[in-house]
Amino acid sequence: MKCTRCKKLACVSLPSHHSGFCKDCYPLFFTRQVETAIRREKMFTHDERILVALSGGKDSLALMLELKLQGYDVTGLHIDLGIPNSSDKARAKVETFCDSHELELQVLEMEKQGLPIPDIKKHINRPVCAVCGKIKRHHFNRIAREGGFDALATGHNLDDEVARLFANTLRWDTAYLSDQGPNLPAAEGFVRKVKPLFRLSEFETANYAFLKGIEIHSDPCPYASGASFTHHKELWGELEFRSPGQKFQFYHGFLKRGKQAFAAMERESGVELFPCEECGSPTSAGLCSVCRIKETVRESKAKDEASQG
Ligand code: Q46
Ligand code: ZN
Repeated sequence: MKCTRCKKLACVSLPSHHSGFCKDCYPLFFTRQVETAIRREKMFTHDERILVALSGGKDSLALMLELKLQGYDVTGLHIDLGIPNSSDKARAKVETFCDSHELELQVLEMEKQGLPIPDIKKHINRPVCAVCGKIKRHHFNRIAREGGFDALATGHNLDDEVARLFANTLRWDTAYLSDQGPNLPAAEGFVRKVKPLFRLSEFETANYAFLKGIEIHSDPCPYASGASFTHHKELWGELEFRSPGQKFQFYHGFLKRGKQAFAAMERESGVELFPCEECGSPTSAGLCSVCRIKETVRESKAKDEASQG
């Protein structure tokens, strides 16, 4: 196959775009997709400050590099979850990456927050990933809000978005269906959340990271449970193989025709939000869910200590 742009030998074939690219032209394809996403979804401008959530994986690091190359004002935020033999490696990758590209980075240590993820696993009787995800979203939003950032950008790609939309649709979860998309506007206590990689598949992002020589953290988290998302991604991989472009059509169709209907439904049953008494994050009453989790862990640890001695 020849490169669609320069006619040299292509190294990446993209059936859903009816094209292929050589290693020099591929990053340009990637850049165009990110530019289109930002422009069409009115995500942010060059005058705004963007906080980018950096896990150390290919998506977040590729996003950070691409936004920097496009001249945006970006700061990285990494949350060190405190998971033994895992979090230190992820953090090292993020720090090395930011150093080598002269990118600003903030690191939040969950250990110092009194809530390392191993404590959640031990003291909270709920799936650890659900709680961990909640905690990360909470701090991303809080730090973006307190730091006066205009938007929080995450590295979710098309496969992530489609898998999540599919799971929400299987459950007809109207609350989540009304609140999914590549640009969620700011609301009381919440900063704008954007996903500039939503037009690009996991494969396309991995290719970019590889061709740009980004060193990524690719070890799976020791607590990962192989959640249903993984199966949904496999199913979608099969659909996409049989009919290239399906994934994007499904997601795009939802944004154009489905989302508003669910949003209207949810507006009617809207809940009023107040600042959390402890941390100021939006919550329906009293303490927010993360501050409640913190309290439960504290009580459970104190009980353990008392029974030991
Ligand atoms: S870090 Fe946290 Fe993930 Fe590990 S505990 Fe689960 S949610 S798997 S992205
Ligand atoms: Zn709180």
